[in-house]
Amino acid sequence: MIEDKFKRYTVTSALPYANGPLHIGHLAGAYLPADIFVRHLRLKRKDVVFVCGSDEHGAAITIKAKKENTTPQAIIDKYHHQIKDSFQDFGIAFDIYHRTSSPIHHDLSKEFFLNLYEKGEFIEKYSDQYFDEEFQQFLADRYIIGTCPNCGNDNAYGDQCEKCGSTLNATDLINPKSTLSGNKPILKPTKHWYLPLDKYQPWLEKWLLEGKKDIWKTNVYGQCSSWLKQGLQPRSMTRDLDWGIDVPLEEAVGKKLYVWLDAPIGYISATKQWALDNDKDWQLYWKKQADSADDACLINFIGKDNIVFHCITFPSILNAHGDYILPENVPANEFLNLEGDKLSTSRNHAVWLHEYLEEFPGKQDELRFVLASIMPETSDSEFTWKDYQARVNNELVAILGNFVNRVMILMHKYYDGIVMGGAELKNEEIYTQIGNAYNLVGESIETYKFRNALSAMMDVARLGNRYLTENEPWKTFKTEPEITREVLQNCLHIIGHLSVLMQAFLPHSAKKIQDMLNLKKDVFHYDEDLVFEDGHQLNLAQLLYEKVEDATVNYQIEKLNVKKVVLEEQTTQVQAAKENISFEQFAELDIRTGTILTAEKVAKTKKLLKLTIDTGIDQRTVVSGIAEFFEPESIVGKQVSILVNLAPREIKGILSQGMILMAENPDGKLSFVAPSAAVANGSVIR
Ligand code: B3M
Ligand code: ZN
Repeated sequence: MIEDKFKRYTVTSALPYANGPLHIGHLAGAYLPADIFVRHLRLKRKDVVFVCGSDEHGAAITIKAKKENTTPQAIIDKYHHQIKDSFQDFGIAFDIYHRTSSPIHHDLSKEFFLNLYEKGEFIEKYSDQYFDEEFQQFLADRYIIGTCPNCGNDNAYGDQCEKCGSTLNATDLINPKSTLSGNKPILKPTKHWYLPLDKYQPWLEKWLLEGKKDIWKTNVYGQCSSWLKQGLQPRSMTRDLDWGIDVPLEEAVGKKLYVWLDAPIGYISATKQWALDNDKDWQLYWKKQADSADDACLINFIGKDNIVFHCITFPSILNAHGDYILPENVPANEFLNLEGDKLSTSRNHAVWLHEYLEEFPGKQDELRFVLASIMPETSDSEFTWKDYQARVNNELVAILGNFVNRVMILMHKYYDGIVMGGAELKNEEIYTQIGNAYNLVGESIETYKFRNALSAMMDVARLGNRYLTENEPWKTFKTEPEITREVLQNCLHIIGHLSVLMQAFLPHSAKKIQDMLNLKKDVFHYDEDLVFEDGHQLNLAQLLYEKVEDATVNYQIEKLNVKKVVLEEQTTQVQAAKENISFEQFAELDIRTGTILTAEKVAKTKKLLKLTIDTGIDQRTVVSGIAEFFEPESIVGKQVSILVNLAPREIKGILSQGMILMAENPDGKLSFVAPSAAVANGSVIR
């Protein structure tokens, strides 16, 4: 339970790499829970700053730029804006969405480095690192591929094998290759600045192992204690790279800060920028105060792959600096899977947020609801479209939406939407149950049990639905007008409280309800009384949620399957690159243009055609395995490329002299490689 002793809260969500769009796994992991948490604190009138931004450094960015044949700057500009928009569209209510390429962030990161440097915290050490001689560059781990020593995968990276999941050092790889030149890299000594995590181990054991034992989530605490049990090693805080923040030392020209040093400092620089823009004092949210009772409460929301950096490295840096508060909690989530498979950006197995919004406009809360219900809080969980449909239809539509809609319609039908008489809730039992729901929602959110919190909120909708159904105001309207009005107005109170309780989870629908109720502005804190004045006029009902049809989810499932098939073909069938050859070896191939003069099937074969080719030099016979794709008569007169100095060989009793060049699609389909305009037969191809 978060202690009310804190006066201020600093809440962060992991800074996404600006190298691709966001998907539902991101949202469920580090952003939706943080947003619910922050909205809840604001409903409690707490002083809270909620920061995030794009992580724009590191090999994640340069590799993406290389892949897309563009610059790192172009990549971060493109994705920063796209990511920022997606967050905004889904109602993730950051106070600022900043970026680590900003000067304020570069300055602060250098300041942190220098602070530790001047205190003599870093170990300075030379080590051998892979270097690409052709490109005259040291190679980041991700720029080296080779064979995994554990499982034999030929495409393991210098830091990790994605096949068997093991963590590697680049020097562990068998047959390492630079992804820049394809050459074998050489080892060369280079100097770096290491954070002595081994030296901090005793402090971490006390602060974390002792101090956070029954406070942190078990999945987080467990990972940390196993790291600490293995024993920590110094970790280099600098890199030989050409993209990132310069190491602020004269002797380190050309070197950059390690991305995991600067990225978490991004939380602080974002807060600084927010404070500048809003006339606030950022130090109140990050620095230790003269009286520690005034310290802010720092909470970092992340995914489980970032635990070590947030629980071990970053706190060690903050502690070594000395002026900063440490995280009170790091409520990391596990992973979300999709339709029985891992979410994967590279395999395009994802539900992308920007695509969802295009296909389901205005249905942000439906996705927020489903993701909050299946949030991977303590173990991995799974999103399926059928489950999405079931949850939206059975809960949002059938319970919440239905309840609100029935009450609003009846109030308009019977009373023209006018509330009369006593303004307060007149049912003890409902009153108590709503009170309990407030407590349960609050307690659950503050202990990071978002699924419980959501279901406690939904229990209020269930309560309302049941109360309405049991009292049947449509039957009593004529006979017992007093009771009918009371029942419906009690329902209005339930809806009002729902709109407050919902705000953290379903802000868009909460807003719609509050518009329908026509409540006076700024009534939306937990502690405000919900009062309808005598004669209060309700606005017309709006539909909150629509039923999700089978066709809609079937289409989405189909879409994922199609993507998978296409990608599998590409990955399994594109052949690996061959060994390099010299120019001389290439020049030995005598490739010419020629024209097909005759074509006929080779008897008793399925695949072979016997062709006569005018090569410009002569007319010759070539046997070619293309019969499955071309009718003989359709290719007569066609210009082709032919390797004329291939040694003649006998195929099915016919002497074949040369070979026609064909391009083979991943699906096996063949097409001719021909000049793009007619040229004389015998022209040399080179
Ligand atoms: N950008 C890694 C990630 O997106 C990294 C998080 C930084 S948080 C300071 O998983
Ligand atoms: Zn492996």
